[in-house]
Amino acid sequence: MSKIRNLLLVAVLICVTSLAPIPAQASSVSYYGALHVRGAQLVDKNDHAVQLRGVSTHGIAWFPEYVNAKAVKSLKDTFHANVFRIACYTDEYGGYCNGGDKKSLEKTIDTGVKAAEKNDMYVIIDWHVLNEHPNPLDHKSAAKKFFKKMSKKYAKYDNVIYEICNEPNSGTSWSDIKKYAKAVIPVIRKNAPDSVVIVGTPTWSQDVDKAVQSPLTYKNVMYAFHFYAGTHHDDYRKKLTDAYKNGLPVFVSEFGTCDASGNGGFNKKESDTWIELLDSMNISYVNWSLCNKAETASIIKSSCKKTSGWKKSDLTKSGKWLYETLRKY
Ligand code: IDC
Repeated sequence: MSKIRNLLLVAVLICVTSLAPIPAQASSVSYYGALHVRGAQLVDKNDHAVQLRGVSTHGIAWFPEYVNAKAVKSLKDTFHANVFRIACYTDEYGGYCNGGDKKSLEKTIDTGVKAAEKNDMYVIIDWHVLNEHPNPLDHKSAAKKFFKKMSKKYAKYDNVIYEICNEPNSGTSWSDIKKYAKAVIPVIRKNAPDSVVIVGTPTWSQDVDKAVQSPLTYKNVMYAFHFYAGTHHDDYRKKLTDAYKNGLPVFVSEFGTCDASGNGGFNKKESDTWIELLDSMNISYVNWSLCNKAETASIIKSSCKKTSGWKKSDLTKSGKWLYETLRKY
């Protein structure tokens, strides 16, 4: 009898072990859980430092076809990205506040968020303030509505990060950005109280020094710092380093390997120098952009029509560099 019982026990044990989940990849949502901010550092559910590394879409009204489940899976499997940023322009072509098809933009965002969730990746919903209305206060009520909807929809998602204004510019002051943030952050917090929120900084998200002087008082807030390796060099690296040393939580939610126009030459040397610096401070970064537009920043060659499953030969110089950079970790 006890022999049979032992045999049964062994059988049960074998079953349990073979059903045990495969250990989560050590940089995914199931491993880190919901993120938050401690001092200058983005941390996981156990307060361990986290560095997110990934790719941003181009504007989703221009290139919605790259927001699909297989593309996101390719970013994870091929590029080893753990974050995907969805850039929803407020203005310009088909922008959310510029007569764009809101339903269709929201559907694209939803596809991206769900694909990221399925692939155990973090996802950034980016309210892409840039041209035409470079002061985020211009679209404050639209932004409140948008983020109310998004944060309600994704309240239970541990992987969603909200970026409330891509790049304020044209003299938009930090005090205006703060006014805007104070209107939008509470709307998000109502539905997703612990979510991480990235706030853009003046001068195309470069003036993190302004945020150091007068930070917001909410928890789990990070400040955007953007750079384009062809344009921004040592002065900007110093600006970022100083902000970090002053305890400011910074997120590089967008950078390019070329000049600030998205074009010009691909600059490997400066791009490598930047990544080395970001790594030394454990700062998260997201590359612009996932599309095949004939411009240097694009990671897919313009001759390649595939919207997922890319091979190395489908990638531009910038795409190959990103592939090699992300796979080093
Ligand atoms: C650029 C795109 C380009 C598009 C333009 C529209 O690469 O194809 O025509 O926007 O204004 C940013 C912005 C980002 C820019 C990018 C390159 O966040 O939207 O994309 N850039 O100029 N900040 C610095 C550079």
